[in-house]
Amino acid sequence: MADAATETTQATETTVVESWTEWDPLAHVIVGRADDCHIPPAEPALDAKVPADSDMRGQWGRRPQESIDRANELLDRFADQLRARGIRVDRPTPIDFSEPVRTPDFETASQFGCMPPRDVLLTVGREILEATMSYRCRWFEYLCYRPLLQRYWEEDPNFRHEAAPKPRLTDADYRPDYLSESISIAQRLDWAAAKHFVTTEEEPLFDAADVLRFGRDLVVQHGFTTNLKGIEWLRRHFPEHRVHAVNFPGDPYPIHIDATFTPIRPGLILNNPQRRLPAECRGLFERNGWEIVDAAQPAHNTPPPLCYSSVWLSMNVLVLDPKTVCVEASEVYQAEQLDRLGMEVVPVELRDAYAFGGGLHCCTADVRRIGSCTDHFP
Ligand code: ABU
Repeated sequence: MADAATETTQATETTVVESWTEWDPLAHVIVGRADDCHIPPAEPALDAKVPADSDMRGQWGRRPQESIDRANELLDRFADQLRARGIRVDRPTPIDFSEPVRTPDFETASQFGCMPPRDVLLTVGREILEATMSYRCRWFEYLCYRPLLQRYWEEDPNFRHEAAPKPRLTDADYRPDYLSESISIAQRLDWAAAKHFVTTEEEPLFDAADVLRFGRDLVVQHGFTTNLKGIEWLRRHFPEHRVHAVNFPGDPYPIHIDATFTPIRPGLILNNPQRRLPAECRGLFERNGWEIVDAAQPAHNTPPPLCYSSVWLSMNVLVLDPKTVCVEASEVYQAEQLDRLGMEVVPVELRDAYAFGGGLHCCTADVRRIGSCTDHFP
């Protein structure tokens, strides 16, 4: 791998927020909560993600209390595991997710939850950016993180708290073709190959979990939750960064890049073998000596009940530093592969919380990783 050039930023004693990559040593993180999580009513962007035969179809309302309690038990334990390693862990403040979301442009009868924070908050250097989001039911989710962001703002004079423009999310944001319940997988794959996704180009849209941070470079998935205008918005907002759009034509439900393409350390990325990173997107990594390794198969054939995500949460790992990675405890094939690749694997039980919005990467958001803005693709 080529040597990385480093632009040093001087961290001070008051630095609270700073994170440039997915792998620098983790010092401070937010872990989501399952309190009061709801399955929201049907809406265009959310429906496009739910397979026709999913147990989620036709359901909405507060999630069963026992599943909320179990998810919270696992999330609390994960937070304690991180604290035991000296990592500062903060938790969001839930709002009343049974409240409808009503704006001049749309109304939906309930909200989602404060899992997973990775979808909402994007930390780039000393900035935390609230994403536009693309689901109506997630329009107010940023409020759960405001108490933390206000505290960081008080503590750290260099912290920039930014919010991307709130989208209108009118019907013009969604393609009506995706509203049918009976779209075949073959049709979905044709559309994914043609980059014809459920969200239109009406206005900039992005979820933070579509963005991966590689120091000076940001890699952003174009799919259901992030459109090209959203990627262009990020390019203009981060003028010192190079922003690269990628897409994965083998994914019939492309939301969030973090169960598809997972950087582990400088020079090493896990790639979802079903979702097929196109050759034109590989060049950047291959020219710079990065190894793109197909991820191990998931240990499960199906997601747990009432889960939006795919079985590929197996590769939704949380890197603690370039030698250490948290892997869901039942994902034995992924753990074995990362062990063979030279990583110390920390098993973390989380599968019973997957239904709340994702795995170990999803359920966290970086506040601080020790490192500076490095150019890995000089
Ligand atoms: N939020 C990540 C989910 C991606 C997937 O379902 O594969």
